[in-house]
Amino acid sequence: FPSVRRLQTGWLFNCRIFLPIMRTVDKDENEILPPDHLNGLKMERDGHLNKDFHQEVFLGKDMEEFDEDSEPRRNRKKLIEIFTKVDANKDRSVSAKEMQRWIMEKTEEHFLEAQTENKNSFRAVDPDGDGHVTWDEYRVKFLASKGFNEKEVAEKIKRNEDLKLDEETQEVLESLKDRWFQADNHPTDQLLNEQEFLSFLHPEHSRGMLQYMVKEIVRDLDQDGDKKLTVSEFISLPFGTVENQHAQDVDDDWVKERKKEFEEVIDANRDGIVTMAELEEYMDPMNEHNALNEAKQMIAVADENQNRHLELEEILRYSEYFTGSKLMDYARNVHEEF
Ligand SMILES: [Ca+2]
Ligand SMILES: [Ca+2]
Ligand SMILES: [Ca+2]
Ligand SMILES: [Ca+2]
Repeated sequence: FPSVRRLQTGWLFNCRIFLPIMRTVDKDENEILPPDHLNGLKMERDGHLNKDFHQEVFLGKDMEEFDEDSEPRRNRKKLIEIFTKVDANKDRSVSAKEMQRWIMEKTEEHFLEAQTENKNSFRAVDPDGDGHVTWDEYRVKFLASKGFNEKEVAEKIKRNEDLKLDEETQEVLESLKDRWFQADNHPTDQLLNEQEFLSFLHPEHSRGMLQYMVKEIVRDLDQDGDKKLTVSEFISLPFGTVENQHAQDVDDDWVKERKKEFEEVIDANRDGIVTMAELEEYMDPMNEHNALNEAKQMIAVADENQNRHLELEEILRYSEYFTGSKLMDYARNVHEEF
């Protein structure tokens, strides 16, 4: 699906702009579809890298507060507050250990948030409130969310009639069904309770689902079918011609970043091959080793005086990297004023 891939690549590069809007939409509807993007996870489910990962693990649920329109003065204050909290021993500088602990805390926060949201989503698919949802019930809700008439679909499913779905919807439904059965723990009764529904929507915190997600990603990227990824499989571009120079530039960056991530992070034993186990380690949000690496990486980005710690000045100067919102001009103005 070249056009889909192309769109998604574009979406990733534009997501900074659209993110606040998308989040609001997510919140208003009771999301019953597993999201492609999962907060605090290094990779999207479609195999794209999560560009906002470091912000998500640095800000946790405070992410929404740093949107494009929020007041720089307020953002600055907020960022100083965060810095003070990350600096656990209050020596006015943030060490890799302190940052690692912070990342783990924020990851936990995303998980708790997912749990809370899941309560609403589950209520939406389980209107009679008996605590269980069958695949058929879910299928009806899913099709209703796609604009089908809920009553009609329910009737047809009851009578075992052909739903006459288009190919795309049929494909989505099949992959959802696989995932549904994967989320159904023993005893496998094809009913999901709230907990199982959570791992259906958020596979990142269940070991079995995480493995399943990794399998799906490898299946999509693996070209020779050996269930491992080479760097060329990992960076291979979507089919289709490059329409213009801008798209070409985007693709070049895309390739460069993926190559770097493959070689320096995902391929842990550096043998040029990414196994499912390596990808699973990389994707596991609760992996402390990953959190420490991420912490070191984040510090390195802003550590201008090269002392392997972050001072408040450094974090304010690199506020765009940490929060997605620019404070630099504001900081400079303050300096000039005094
Ligand atoms: Ca400290
Ligand atoms: Ca392969
Ligand atoms: Ca390897
Ligand atoms: Ca420093």
